Amino acid sequence: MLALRLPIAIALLLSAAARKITFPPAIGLMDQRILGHGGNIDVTSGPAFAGLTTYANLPYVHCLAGDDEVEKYDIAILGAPFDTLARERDLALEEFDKALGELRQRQLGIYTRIVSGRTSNSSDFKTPRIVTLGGDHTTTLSALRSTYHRWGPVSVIHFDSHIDTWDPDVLGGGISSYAGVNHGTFLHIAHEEGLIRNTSIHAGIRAPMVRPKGDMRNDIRCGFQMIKARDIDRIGINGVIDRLKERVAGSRVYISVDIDVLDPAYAPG
Ligand SMILES: [Mn+2]
Repeated sequence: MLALRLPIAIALLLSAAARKITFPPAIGLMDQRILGHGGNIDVTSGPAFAGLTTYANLPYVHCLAGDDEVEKYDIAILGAPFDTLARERDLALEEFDKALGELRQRQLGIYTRIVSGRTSNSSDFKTPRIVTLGGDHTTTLSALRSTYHRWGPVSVIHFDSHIDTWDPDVLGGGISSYAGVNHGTFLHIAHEEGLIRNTSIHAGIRAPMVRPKGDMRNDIRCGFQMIKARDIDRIGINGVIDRLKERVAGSRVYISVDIDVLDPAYAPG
């Protein structure tokens, strides 16, 4: 039995060691050079088609570096390459991904809290603003958890063709609470966790309901009013803007945009 137990103990020790991740200091990346150019091209500020790729080729800081290791910033573009909680993909994978998905949600929430927890560079406001680019729409739940941590409950302006407040019992729930998190239920969960105010509003809704009356009742319970896509023909762009401003007036606001709110002519697929 001892011979059997020993490898298990070593494996556990090794896995404990493997979990302790040490990230290189951000400055270490600055030392990288492209070969064949005399060693004098910095990949972090060199040609746009080589080296580290960032949004719009902007300078970057390491998400998890210590505060004294990174340059200050006012607005951060945070990449969230995460699509494990979208539904209607391979069913076997979907079930597996639900378990992994909740873990990655929590991870993303921690990154967002660190990135938004630093002091900004500007004298106008102390906390940096974060623009998160997903990813499937559940990335908003992580962002709202982080936003709540700093600002308390916020109003949500939600540009989307779907309401995304579906009760997990109606849309893709499962045997546990984490299995109920998906790209159509995350605003319901945000409401249940107390992250959002009952002064929120959707804009651009044009997708069908699962339960026409029940879904609408639940949507209102989650704190939302609704501007439908066709309302723009009646009240125009300025009318939409006025309704959004009126709804969230006097509160802090989180803005979320789902690409499917656009006309498919401009965002196909
Ligand atoms: Mn959505």
